[in-house]
Amino acid sequence: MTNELSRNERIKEASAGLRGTLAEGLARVETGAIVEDDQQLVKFHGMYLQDDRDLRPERMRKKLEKAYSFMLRLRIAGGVVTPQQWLKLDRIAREYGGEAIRLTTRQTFQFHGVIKANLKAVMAAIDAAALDTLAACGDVNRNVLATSNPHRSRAHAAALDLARTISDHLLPRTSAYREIWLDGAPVAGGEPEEEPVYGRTYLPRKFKAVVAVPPDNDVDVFAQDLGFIAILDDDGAIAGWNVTVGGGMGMTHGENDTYPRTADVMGFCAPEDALAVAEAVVTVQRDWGNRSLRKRARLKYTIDDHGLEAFRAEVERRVGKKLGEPRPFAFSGSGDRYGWVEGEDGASHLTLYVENGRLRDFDGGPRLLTGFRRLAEIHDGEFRVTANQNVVVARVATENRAAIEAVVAEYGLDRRAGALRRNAMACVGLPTCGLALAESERYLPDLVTTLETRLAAHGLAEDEIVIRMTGCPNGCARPYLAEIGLVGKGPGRYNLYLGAAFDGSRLAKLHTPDLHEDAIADTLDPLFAAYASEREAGERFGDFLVRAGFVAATESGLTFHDDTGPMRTSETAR
Ligand code: SRM
Ligand code: SF4
Repeated sequence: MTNELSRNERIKEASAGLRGTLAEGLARVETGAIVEDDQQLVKFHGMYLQDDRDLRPERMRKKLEKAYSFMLRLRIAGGVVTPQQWLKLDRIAREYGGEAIRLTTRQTFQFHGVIKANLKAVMAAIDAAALDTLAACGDVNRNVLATSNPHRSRAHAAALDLARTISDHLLPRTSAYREIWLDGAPVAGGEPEEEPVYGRTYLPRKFKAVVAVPPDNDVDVFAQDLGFIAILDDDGAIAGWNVTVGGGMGMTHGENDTYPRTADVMGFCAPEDALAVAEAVVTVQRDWGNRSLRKRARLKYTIDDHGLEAFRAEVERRVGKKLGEPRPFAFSGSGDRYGWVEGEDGASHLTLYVENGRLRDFDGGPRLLTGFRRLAEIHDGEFRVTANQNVVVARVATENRAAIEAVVAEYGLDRRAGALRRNAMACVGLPTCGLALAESERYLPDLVTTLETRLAAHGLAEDEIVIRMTGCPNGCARPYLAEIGLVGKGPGRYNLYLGAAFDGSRLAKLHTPDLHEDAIADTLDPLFAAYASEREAGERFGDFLVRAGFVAATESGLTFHDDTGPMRTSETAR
C-alpha cells in the first residue's frame, strides 16, 4: 500500500487557503473552463465545472470546446430560507440559471448552466440574499441537514439550532471566498489565514452531518458521516443526542473495497457536548482518514480500518469525556409528511411534493418556478427544503392559509402524486453530471408511471414503497437505502437493489445486476404479486422481500459487497 499523498492533497496544500489560480482563471475569456487544479479548488467555493453532455457530439463535430458552465450549490443549514431570499434565488435562476432551480437531497438549492462570465454576478446576487456557497462542496463539512417538518416544534427548533451551530463552527475561515467572488481585500501580509479545525489540507474527503428528530428519518441519518438523533425527555425537550458515525453511499462498480455503509450508533451525548463531539469526530477523521487513496478516504472506511471502538475512544479522548450508552429511539420512515400539519407551537406547515426537486415552468405542464415565486410573494413565514427534494411552506399564519391554498391550487403545486411517486427520488444525472453512466432524473418519472400501473394491477396503488434512482454508483439519491434502488451501470442499464428498510436503517442488496431498462418492470412485477398475496399485516415491501427470501438481509452497520448470494429469484415467485 502506498503512503504517497493523493494529487488532491497536494492541490489543497499548494492552494494558499483555497485560492489557487481561480482569480486569474476567471479573467481568461478564451475558454469557458478553468484549469484542472482549480476545478478541484472551486468545489470548496460551492461550484463544479460541468458541460452539457447532450451537446458533446455536436460540439466535437464542429471542433468546438465543450459547452462549459458551472453548477452552483448553496449552503443553507437545515434548508431554511425566508420568502425574500426565495425571491432573490428565483431571480438568479431566471437571469443566469436556465430558468430552473434544483432542490437537492441535502436540503439546498442548485443552479445549473451558469457560464463563467456570469459567475461573479451570481455570487454577488447570492451574497445580497445573505446566503453563500462556501463549503457546499469540497473536502470539508458540507451543508448540515436538520429534520424538515417542524410539527414537533421544540425538538425541531433544537435540531435546527444544532445544525446551524455545527455548520458555522466548521466553516472554513479562509477569506478566499470574499476575495475572489466579492472583490474583498486580499488578506493582510499575503499569508493565508489559519484553519483552526481543518489545517492547511482540510479533510481527506467530503464530510456530511445531519440532525434527526425521531420518528422522522427524513434526513437519512444512516447515510451520513455524522448524525445526531434527538432523544427527548417526557416534556418533549432535548435530553441529549445519540451520535452516529460512518454512514455513506458512494461505491464504484466492480471495486469491492468501496461500498455503501449504514452509520453505527456510537453513543449518547448531553446537549452541551454535541458541538465538541462533532468537532472531535471531524478532527479524528482529519488525522486518521486516508489521504493517499481518495476512494478509501471517507469516514466510513476510517472506521472500518481502525474499528469503531478505537474511533470512539479517540473521540472521547479529544472531548475529554466518555459518551453514554445509546438511548432507544424509533424511526417510522425516511419520507416527508405531505400536506398540512399543525406544529406544537400552533403554526401550520404545508409540505409540497416536487418531482425530483426540479422547479421550472414546464412546457405544457405545471409552472412550478412561477408558482413558488407567487407563494414567496404572499408568504410571511419561511420555506424549508427537505432532504427528499421537496418544500415545506412553514409557519403559515391561520389567516394566510386560504391565500396560500389558492396559489397552490392555481399553479398545481400540490400535485396529487401516487404513493410510489411520492416516495421516489432521482439524482440529477444527465445531462449536467459528468459522472452519470445512465439517465436518472429524466427517466425515473416515466418508469414510475409504468410501475404504478403494475402496482395498481396487484391492488398496491396506495402502498408506500420507496424507490430511488441514480445515474451512477455514487449514490446521490441514496438508492442503497431504498426498498427499490436503481443504480446506473451504462446507457439504459441499471443494477437493481432491493430490500432496504422503509425507515432507512438497513441497506438494500444487489438483486439483478446490469438490468436493461425495458426489463425493470417485468423483474419487479412478480415481486409485487408475491407481496400482494403473501405479506403479513403492515409489512413493508423491503421487509417482505427479505423475510420471503427474495433478497438476503444486510445488517445495520455492516458493509456489503456486490455479491448476491443465494436467494429466491423473481421467477420462483411466479
Ligand atoms: Fe452527490 C458527486 C449531485 C447528494 C454522493 N454529486 C456529485 C456531483 C457533484 C458530480 C461530480 O462530482 O462531478 C453531482 C452533480 C450533479 C449535478 O449536475 O448537479 C452530485 N449529490 C448531487 C445532488 C445534487 C443530487 C440530487 O439530485 O439532489 C445532491 C446534492 C447534495 C447537496 O446539496 O449537497 C447530492 N451525493 C449526494 C448524496 C446524498 C447525501 O449526501 O445524503 C450522496 C451519498 C452520500 C455520501 O456522500 O456517501 C452523494 N456525490 C456523491 C459521490 C460519492 C461520494 C463517495 O463517498 O464515494 C460523488 C462523487 C465523488 O465525491 O467523488 C458525488
Ligand atoms: Fe451524478 Fe452519479 Fe450523483 Fe447521479 S449519483 S448526480 S449520476 S454523481
